[in-house]
Parts: sequence; structure tokens; C-alpha cells
Amino acid sequence: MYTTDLRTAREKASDEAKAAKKKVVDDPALLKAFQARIDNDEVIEAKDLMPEAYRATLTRQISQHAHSEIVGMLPEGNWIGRAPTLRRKLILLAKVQDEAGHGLYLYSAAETLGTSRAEMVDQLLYGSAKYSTIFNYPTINWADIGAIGWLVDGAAITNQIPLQRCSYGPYARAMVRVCKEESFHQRQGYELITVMARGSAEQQAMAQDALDRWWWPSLMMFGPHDSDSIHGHQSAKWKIKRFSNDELRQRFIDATVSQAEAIGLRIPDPELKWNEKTEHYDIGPIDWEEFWAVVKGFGPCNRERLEARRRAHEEGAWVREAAAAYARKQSERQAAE
Ligand code: BYC
Repeated sequence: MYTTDLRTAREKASDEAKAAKKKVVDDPALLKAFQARIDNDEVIEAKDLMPEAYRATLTRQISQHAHSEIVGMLPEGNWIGRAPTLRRKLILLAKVQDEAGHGLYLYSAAETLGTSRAEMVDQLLYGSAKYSTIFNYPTINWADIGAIGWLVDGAAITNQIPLQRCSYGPYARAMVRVCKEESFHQRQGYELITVMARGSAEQQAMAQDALDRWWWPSLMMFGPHDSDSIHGHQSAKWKIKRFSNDELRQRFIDATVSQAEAIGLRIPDPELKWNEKTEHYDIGPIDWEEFWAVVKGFGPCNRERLEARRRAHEEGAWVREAAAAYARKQSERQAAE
């Protein structure tokens, strides 16, 4: 019953968005009126008129974000069965379930723009949709679970807090709950890595090794430098992005360096230096060749991640068919009443 109601609400929102889409005329007067609404800090809702490019940018970003949450369950899921204690296992299970929930809110938010979840999932599994580069790196030991919470969720929350004020209402609202949960994720990761950094020499070495491997990929999560960002300028104009890629990356670096120092870990960057003038840390060069290779599908785990998602999707076909049959039966029953 619950499932049926949710499907109907989502489908309705999607139909309304499709109807609104047909009304959009990208003539200069409409574009000007739309920009005036944005400049006035009005929230744009699914049924509102919007430029096609605004709809496309949001659909791209939100669906990529949803895919990242779902693919992001894999590296951590890899350790659920091997968590060292019951307490750690419970925390990790809860966290991975939260990521599944984030994916679902985000697919729902994206659907309000007129593309169905099935289409978006197809684009990920059999097309060229992207997801965050960070999830194409392997989790080779337990300290990686701490590093993911501390650095990956830390970077994610730095990026997502401003998205709570994004101009598109459904995305902004989804971000509120996501940010609350990400904040717990970041804290549990930092607590885990702190325990290891203060543990035996072997545990300390594992914590340092995890930081060494996850630091640079975490900085890459914020996307290319502003000078190379394709969508950044327009997304800022539309108030989808409130801060640029470089601004958010800098914010993350400034917050994280002192967290590493506090637990005796060393950031793996010989050029890292506090800049008195700017009052920010300067860093060494990011390896953009590595970033673009991972974006294009050539990271250490790209193939493995997509194979795992395709397998799960194909093995779950019977569940989707059963849910659809149940929904059909329910609506036929309701129509007959
Ligand atoms: N990875 O013009 P730009 C999580 C692409 S999950 C892959 O600056 P934009 C979690 C970009 O798409 C959190 N691709 O783009 C889950 C574009 O290519 P296309 C994930 C990237 O959109 C489980 C091109 O490079 N967070 O927290 O203005 C466990 C040029 O970039 C990446 C989000 O998704 C990348 N890192 O800015 C634990 C946040 N960076 O699309 C934790 C929402 C860039 O033209 N997304 N590209 O082919 C955003 O805020 C923005 O989309 C980005 C990029 C800042 C990522």
C-alpha cells in the first residue's frame, strides 16, 4: 500500500513536470523573468516554468548525486562482514543504509524534473551517466572506513551544506536531511580514525596509509579548478551552486588540516603551507590527469563498481516486476470501487 502511494505521488509529480516542460518557451522575455526570480532568491518548484538548460543541468547534477550515493554504498559495504566489533558493524550498517536513503530522496527530487528513475538508472548502468570519482578507489583495509567517513563524507558535507539553499526547492529540501545524516557519518569516521591513530604502531601506520591514499581523491571530489569548470559559471548564476569548486575545496582543506594535526597524522603534501596573506592553506598541484582518467572510466574500480550495480539491478528485476504488478492490481481495485 505504502509503495503504491509513493509510486503514484512520484509519477504524478513527474507528469506535472512533463506538462510544465511542454509550456516552456525559451524566449528572451521568459528567460529574463526567470533570472529575475532567481536574483530575488525565489525558490523554483517543479511545476514552475524554467529554461530547458536549467532543467537539464539540475537533472544531470541531481541524478549524478543520486548515482554517487548508490555506488558509494559498495566500497563501505565491502567491510560490513569484516567490521572488527559489533558496535562498528552496527554503525557501518546504519551508515550504508543512510546512503541508500539519500539515493532515493535524490532520485525522487530529480524525477520532479520530468525524467523517470528507471531512465536515470539506465543511463548509469548502460549509458554514460557519471557518479563521483571517489567511489572508484578500493577500500583495502579497515582504516579506509574511517578515512571515508572523515574525508569523503567531510568533503560531501562541505559541498552539500550550501546546496540546502539551492534555487530548486525539491533538491534543497532533500539536502536538509542528507546533511544531518552526513554530519553523523563524518563524526563516526573521524572517531574511528582517531582511535586507530592513537592505537598501536601498526594501527597508526594503517591510519596514515589510509590518509595518504584518500587525501588527493577527496580533493578531486570538488571537481576541476574553476577555470576548467564547464557548468560552474551558469550554475552560480542560477544559484544552483552557491560557491565554486575551488572555494569549497579550500574550505575543506582549511578545516581538515587541523583535524589531522590533532590526531598526529600528516597530510601527504610536501607543499602544504599556511599562507599568512590569504589566511588559507596553499597546497601542491592536484593530479588532474588522474581525475579525468577516473571520470572517463579508467579508475582502479570503475569496471568493478558498474558490474556490481548491473548485477544487482538485473537480479532485482523480479522485485520491480512484483511491485509493479501489485501497484497495477491496487489501482484496478480502487477504480472498481
Ligand atoms: N566526479 O563543470 P563542472 C556521498 C564532472 S556522495 C565525477 O565543475 P559541476 C557519499 C562534471 O559532472 C556525494 N565527475 O561540474 C556517498 C562535469 O561533467 P559533465 C556526491 C565530476 O556539476 C556514499 C565535468 O566534470 N556529491 O556523499 O558544475 C558514501 C566538469 O565539472 C566530478 C555530489 O554529487 C567528480 N568528482 O560541478 C559516502 C554533489 N567533478 O556532467 C559519501 C552534487 C566534476 O558535464 N554535485 N565532474 O559530463 C555537485 O556539487 C557538482 O556536480 C560538482 C561538479 C561540484 C561535483
